[in-house]
Amino acid sequence: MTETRFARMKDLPSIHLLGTGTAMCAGCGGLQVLHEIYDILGDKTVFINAAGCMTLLTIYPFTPFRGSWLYTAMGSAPAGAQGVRDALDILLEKKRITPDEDLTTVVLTGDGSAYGMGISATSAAIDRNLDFLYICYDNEGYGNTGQQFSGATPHAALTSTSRGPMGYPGYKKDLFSLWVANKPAYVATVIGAEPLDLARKIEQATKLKGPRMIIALSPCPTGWDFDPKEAVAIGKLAVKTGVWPLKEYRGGKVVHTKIPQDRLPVEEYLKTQGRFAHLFSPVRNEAIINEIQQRIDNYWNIIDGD
Ligand SMILES: Cc1ncc(C[n+]2csc(CCOP(=O)(O)OP(=O)(O)O)c2C)c(N)n1
Ligand code: SF4
Ligand SMILES: [Mg+2]
Repeated sequence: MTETRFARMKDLPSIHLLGTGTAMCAGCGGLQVLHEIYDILGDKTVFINAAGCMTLLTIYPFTPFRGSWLYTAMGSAPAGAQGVRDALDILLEKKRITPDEDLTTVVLTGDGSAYGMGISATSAAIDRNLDFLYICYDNEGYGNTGQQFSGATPHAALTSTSRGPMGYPGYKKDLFSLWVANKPAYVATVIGAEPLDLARKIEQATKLKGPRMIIALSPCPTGWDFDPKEAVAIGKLAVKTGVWPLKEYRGGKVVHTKIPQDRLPVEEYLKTQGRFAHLFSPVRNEAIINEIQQRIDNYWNIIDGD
């Protein structure tokens, strides 16, 4: 199944057919999470968006957004947000807009930007204490261009640029800790499949000022190779197996907002996705499955010991 999917990806004539084209893929976890977040943020939001799948949402007249949108290069969305915030502040100061007309400045990027190309601009924006909310929809690869690996790709996953028998040899970067190290106003992980946890965190983030980050694991049927109707179930499994810890950082403290009791074995999650199928067939790769499980256990053993 996996080989077929990635073979198909390679043979397709246009990258636009892979990720989004003129419409998003059915079951897109990134779209789900953005929908949930936008419901809370509302129209008075200006998105500063680096190239990725969600950029396709801006195609006029089909865009679902009623507010403003600025497109940037992959590495520079937080720099774009500085310009937008400054412009709004000047308009406010000159009384050309009222405080009621002010907009929430929201950077929206995929993991390719958030975990990699955009880190320099992000670091500079945090250093300047820019008042912005950064939303990263994390589909664990460069989805829009055919799921090449990114700094968010998990160990052993097949991607279109990690096609060997072991999959991706690297390890997913810890973006949450990277942000925490910069001491911003707020950082949280969320997932669309846990909407109440998500809603509380977005509401929390909107009450604060300064640099704030939401990292949303976003199951991606096209890049992860699963049936779109399984997207929510896979999101729930990511939490129940402990693969995706739900947590937040605020006032100098990290708090886990949902500690999975009786964690399910990680293979329950891995087996749902074609990108991990080589770990189970034609022969089971016990060493890699154990290693992945061990890393998750180590993480939660430290948390449980707190
Ligand atoms: C500097 C640069 N390199 C490559 C590209 C081509 N490109 C457009 S979207 C994209 C993938 C972005 O990945 P991610 O940020 O994870 O968003 P996703 O596509 O997964 O939504 C790439 C590589 C680009 N726009 N700019
Ligand atoms: S490639 Fe993945 S993230 Fe991009 S639109 Fe399709 S399902 Fe969503
Ligand atoms: Mg991505």
